[in-house]
Amino acid sequence: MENIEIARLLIETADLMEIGGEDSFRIRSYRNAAGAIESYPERIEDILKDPNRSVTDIQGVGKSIAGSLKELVERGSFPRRDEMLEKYPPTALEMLRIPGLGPKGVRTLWEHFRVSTLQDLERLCQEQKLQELPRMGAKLEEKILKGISHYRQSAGRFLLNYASTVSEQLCEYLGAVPAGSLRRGRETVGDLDLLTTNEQAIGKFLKHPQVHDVLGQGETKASARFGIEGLQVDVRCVPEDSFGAALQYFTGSKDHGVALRQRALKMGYSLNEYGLFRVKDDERVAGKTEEEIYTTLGLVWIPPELRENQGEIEAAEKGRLPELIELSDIRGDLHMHTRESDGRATLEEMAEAARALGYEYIAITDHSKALAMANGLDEKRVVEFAAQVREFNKEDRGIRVFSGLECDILRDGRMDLAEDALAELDWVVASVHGYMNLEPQEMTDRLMRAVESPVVKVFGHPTGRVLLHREPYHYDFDAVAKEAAKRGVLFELNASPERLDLHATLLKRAKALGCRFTISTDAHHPRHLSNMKYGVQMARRGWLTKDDVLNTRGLRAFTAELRK
Ligand code: DGT
Ligand code: CA
Ligand code: CA
Ligand code: ZN
Repeated sequence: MENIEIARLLIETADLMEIGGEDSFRIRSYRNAAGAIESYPERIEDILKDPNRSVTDIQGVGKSIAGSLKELVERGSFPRRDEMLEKYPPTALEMLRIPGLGPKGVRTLWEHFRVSTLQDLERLCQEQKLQELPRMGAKLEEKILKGISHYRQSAGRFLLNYASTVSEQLCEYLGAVPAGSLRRGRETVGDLDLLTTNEQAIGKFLKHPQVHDVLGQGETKASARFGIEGLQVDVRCVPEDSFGAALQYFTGSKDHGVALRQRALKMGYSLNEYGLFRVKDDERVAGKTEEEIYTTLGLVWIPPELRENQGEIEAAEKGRLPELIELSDIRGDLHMHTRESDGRATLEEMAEAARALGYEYIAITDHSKALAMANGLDEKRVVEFAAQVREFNKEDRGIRVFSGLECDILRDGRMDLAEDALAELDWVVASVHGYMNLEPQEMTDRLMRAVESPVVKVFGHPTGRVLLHREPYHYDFDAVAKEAAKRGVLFELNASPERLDLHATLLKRAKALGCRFTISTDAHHPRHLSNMKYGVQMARRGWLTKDDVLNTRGLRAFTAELRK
């Protein structure tokens, strides 16, 4: 049995224990062990067979789980798992993925109706059977139905940060580079497309300990799945002379590729993954690099993030491509949380981590009191916090901290806290965290009112989407964007990989309506600060330049903007 399979069975057991409402400490120990085993460089089965070795030497694998591994490898299960499977069918695990249904909800539904598949769950909601249970109602049924349809649409896609991590790891191991939607910086990725000129790479790929379920293999190409999550990876080995053509072809998008090939044909060329060929004598005129292909076609090289056939070819022809923002342009991060609300670190720790990234300033923006579960700040704590930040800045820390807040926009559009308290702060992000299912008109009115508040500097995660999980809320985006532009309220591009909100289409639209932006990570832990790169990539997909983004300004210019 491969490590990946062992890890998968352990995770399944942990999920079932979660449905069973078991001790969270024990559940975590199963997940930790699974993670450790998945990425362990040697086969667990071999270690188990060796009398001189013990699997407890693997960090993350505790004694009790170690004791089950031998049996798990031999017969595919162990007592704990058998016990859980007697109570709950494994198909119930899929229900855990539906928003609105936690492990407890899944357990209740199983106990009352014996539902264990998404199909059954869907029928139950359509027949309005959930309402028979306490604390479940029509609202939840509606939410679950939406969740199921969303889940089906997005099933099989992966968040950009996960796909990027896998891609980096494999690219280094193989000597390859990424193409496909990952290179274009799409917010979710269907599969990885890796290219290499290294002839050994295909064999090496298939031998990687986390590669399994080979879907196809040949001399120059292999497809298989990676890791517990089963992300599909396509690896292609191409000759050096065609490398640029292959990179161009497999980076896509499909629509960009089609448009480019049509352009080539009009100019008397044919373009494919092997090169750019003159039609009249079949002579290859370009192919080694992407640049020479674009140049021969009378274009400047087009950054991958723009390749969606959304006007980039015309702009490249006229030399009017925007000079896209880069990660190194970012000078500060203006949305993050600390232990004051639901973050994991202190103000000092966040500031130090940001300083280490080379930033000149940050704003700490904890939640406001409407988010009681997150221990949001009330007026009194806000005033104290502002004083604490002033104190912090008295010493030279190599970074300036601005006092901020992520203030809830209440149902009627008012701010969660009184304006005089908010006025004590340097920086107010206004966000929606509740009542997300209002009718579009009511939501528009609500957001218009929020944008009109004189204390609000920026509108946080403006569509509310959570990728693979929650749809954006509905409102008249153009109306709100116009008002925001008029009043100088900025739009946030939330760089958290679960959100990436605003996304490309709306960034472009808001920019056309005169809006400006911030890119911030919404970090709840120092390590989340490095998610900035995903935000910048999304900004590039939205054709944004350095000028469009406020936190590219140096400290002095940023402070001047705050005073405006
Ligand atoms: P994904 O994987 O769904 O996130 O999106 P992509 O863009 O990575 O799509 P994928 O993996 O199917 O293919 C990678 C690239 O290869 C795609 O962006 C363009 C090119 N390609 C694939 N299939 C076709 C096709 O049928 N026609 C054309 N023109 N190009 C294709
Ligand atoms: Ca792909
Ligand atoms: Ca592919
Ligand atoms: Zn938020």
